[in-house]
Amino acid sequence: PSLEHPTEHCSRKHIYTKVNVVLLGLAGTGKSASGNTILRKKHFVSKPSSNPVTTECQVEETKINDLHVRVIDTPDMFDDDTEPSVRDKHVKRCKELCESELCVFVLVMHVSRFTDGERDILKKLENTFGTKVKEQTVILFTRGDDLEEADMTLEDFLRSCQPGLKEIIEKCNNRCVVFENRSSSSDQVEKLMNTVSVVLKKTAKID
Ligand SMILES: Nc1nc2c(ncn2[C@@H]2O[C@H](COP(=O)(O)OP(=O)(O)OP(=O)(O)O)[C@@H](O)[C@H]2O)c(=O)[nH]1
Ligand SMILES: [Mg+2]
Repeated sequence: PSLEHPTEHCSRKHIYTKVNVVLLGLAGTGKSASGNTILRKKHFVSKPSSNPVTTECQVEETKINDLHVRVIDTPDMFDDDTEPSVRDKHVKRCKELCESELCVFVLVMHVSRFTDGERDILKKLENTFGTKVKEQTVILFTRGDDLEEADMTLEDFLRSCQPGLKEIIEKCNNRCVVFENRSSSSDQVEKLMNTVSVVLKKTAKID
């Protein structure tokens, strides 16, 4: 369902609701690849690497349906090995890039691994972006192709996932989507944007 908003009637004048979609998560989970899938263009550098690839926050914009979407790619800001001063710099930049518009946080994770670093990630998100962050978070699982290969649906995966992960998902009100970043299917982006709309309607009281 499309997002209805007071500015929607102005869409002829090209005034769209602006939303920041902030990609967060550990290094290598596929934040940049997911950003590129949303943007339908390879704007962010994404590649296999044992070192973090993205080292600065970066914003790229697109229009999806009635939304002006600002996709914000970030480095892994929650690694315990990151110097606090470096982390603070990234967090500050990330917040600057969000301007004062609506924000939806997309927590990117693999379907293939749930790591210790992810166990307390919501707590870290809360410490960074405020206690209400859970209400604005969508969990995005990458490597949907791995699921497909194993003949599993997202529901199968969720049913059998670890208690720690289940807890995170429940705290985010079961808002999860799966991406297969090797495919350019717009279906997956549409599902994400539907979930983003749900968050916007709830947090911004847009209806
Ligand atoms: N098969 C498969 N590979 C993926 C998928 N998503 C991402 N990858 C791969 O995973 C690797 C890491 O992806 P990135 O997008 O660079 O991950 P990142 O989270 O941005 O990593 P950092 O910038 O280092 O924090 C790349 O080689 C991607 O091609 C997916 O859905 N399926
Ligand atoms: Mg990256």
